[in-house]
Amino acid sequence: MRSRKLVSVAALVLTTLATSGYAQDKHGVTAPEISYQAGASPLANEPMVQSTNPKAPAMSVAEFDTARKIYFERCAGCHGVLRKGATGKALTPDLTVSKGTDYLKIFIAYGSPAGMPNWQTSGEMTEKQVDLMARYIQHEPPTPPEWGMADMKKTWKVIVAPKDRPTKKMNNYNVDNIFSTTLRDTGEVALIDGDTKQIINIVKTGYAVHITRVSASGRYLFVIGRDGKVNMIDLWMPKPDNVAEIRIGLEARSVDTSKYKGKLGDFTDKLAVAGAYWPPQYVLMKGDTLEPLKIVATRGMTVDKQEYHPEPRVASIVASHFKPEFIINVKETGKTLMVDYSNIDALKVTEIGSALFLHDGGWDSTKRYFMVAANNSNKIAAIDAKEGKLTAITEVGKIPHPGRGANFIHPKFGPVWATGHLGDESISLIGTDPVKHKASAFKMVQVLKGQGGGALFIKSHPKSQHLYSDTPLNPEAKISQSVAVFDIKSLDKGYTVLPIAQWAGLKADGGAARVVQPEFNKAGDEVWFAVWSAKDKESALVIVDDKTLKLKAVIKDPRLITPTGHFNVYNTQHDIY
Ligand code: DHE
Repeated sequence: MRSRKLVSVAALVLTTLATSGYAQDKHGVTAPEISYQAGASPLANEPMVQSTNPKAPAMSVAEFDTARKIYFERCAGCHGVLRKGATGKALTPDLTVSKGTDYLKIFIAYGSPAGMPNWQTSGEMTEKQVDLMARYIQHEPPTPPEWGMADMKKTWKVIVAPKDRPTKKMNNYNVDNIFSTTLRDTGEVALIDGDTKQIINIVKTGYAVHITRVSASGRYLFVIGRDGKVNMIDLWMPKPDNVAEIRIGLEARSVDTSKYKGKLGDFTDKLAVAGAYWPPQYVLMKGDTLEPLKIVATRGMTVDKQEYHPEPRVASIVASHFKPEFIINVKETGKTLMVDYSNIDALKVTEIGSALFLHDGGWDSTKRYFMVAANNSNKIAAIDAKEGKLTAITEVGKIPHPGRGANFIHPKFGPVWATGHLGDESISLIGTDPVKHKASAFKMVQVLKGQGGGALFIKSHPKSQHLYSDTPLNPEAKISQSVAVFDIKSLDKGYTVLPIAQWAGLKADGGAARVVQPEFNKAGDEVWFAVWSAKDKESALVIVDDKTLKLKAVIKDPRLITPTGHFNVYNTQHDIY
């Protein structure tokens, strides 16, 4: 009886939402895609300042703590740490108390057409937890602590001082062809010799480690964990390992290092930069020791309504080749910051407004235009690093997710940059040559049909005739466990499917075996994929011969736990993709 009542109220709420203009069409966005964006935040374990709302329903301290943990593990990714809204709606007491517990419970249990997952009916939350969360979001949001210079300094460790490091390469590895593979759930990276396919070392890094970037010289790796920990690894050591580390915030995703060398000086390997989700800030550090030098907050006005946002998270960061600048993309304000690091005591920042929800992106083939996905706005913004301005905003498919994207020469439109999408099967090709192909520059010149939604990464290489697109978050195992490959010379012919997970030959124990992130070796003749299963299941790396599209090698090792992203030193150093 009770559940029938809930269902009919749910139907009413959902219909109201769908007709109120509040719902946006997210057809094709699946629960795994939504929960990908709503990934766990490491803030769950931080002590927080808390005040309660007297108008909100009562909660015991224990209930509140449980709900807070669930919120940071499940909800903060979309609704924001302070619940002021990000890709999800704002959930502050001024909005939630008047809705009441019953209404909120239905919303949480059944989800919404606007993209809210159906937490209870999907089995991810119990009825009791849903009730807890409905009451919790009517209280004032607890505020995690700030993280300033003193906190950073306390976590900063120089493990091997620059004077004690090798003066030349002390190993026989072909350093350019080393891969740094994220071992997401163990908080490590695996350094793998791209020539011999042997594991060189497993290096301890931050919690739920995210990406690796490479210094301009190619000697140092910079790895960032979701807990804001940056690790610096020296590839010249007899066995490459950590030489410095620091925590730049309580939650983070991005890191890079200075790459400019030219008339204005040689800044290669001089500085590092990392961006935090919480507190919303970026930090400039010394490139050889990670000593924190300057912290800059990103709190400010949004690009559209020009309203204050208290937690604009730092998303992708790249180093310009044209100027001594870092290009820092701020998600919730929709702004790209060109941070001139030539004199950090008189920091000059050019602020370029583009579109809300800036996330990931990469250079065009000339490294002049940074193509950044405004994911929940369904747009790609092209930022001109030479002129320091917004060149264009291109409408693409639903929730673009390029990683760094893929560059290749289109038979008709010349140089193009490609992105796949989380929310639909399309692959958008955008012209990037305003000189010889002016008519197609920064326009979506062609849309390819890929295997399905849930695409995360796309890749090509100047020496390759192929374009690879993964779909790890597609709900169909056949699609999430394989990749689509297009022949660049005959894009209209459609794609070939490579059954990467099947080639891995994993133990038949039901691992998810999601195929993630194509990455080329230095020579551009092999493509590496991670076959990503849960922590307690077997995973692998699969290597494909780019010419023949045949299986070349499988790397399996009990230490390869939850491999996701992998970064070839040379290609990452030189931004080749
Ligand atoms: Fe990522 C890049 C944020 C979930 C693998 N991810 C990025 C970047 C950002 C980001 C801002 C760009 C960094 C840059 O270029 O400076 N990622 C987020 C999230 O907020 C999100 C959606 C949820 C979360 O809780 O973190 C998220 N990311 C994931 C995953 O679940 C993935 C698939 C597996 C994993 O390892 O966690 C994942 N993200 C990656 C990878 C890159 C990345 C491999 C780098 C791509 C590249 O080619 O450079």
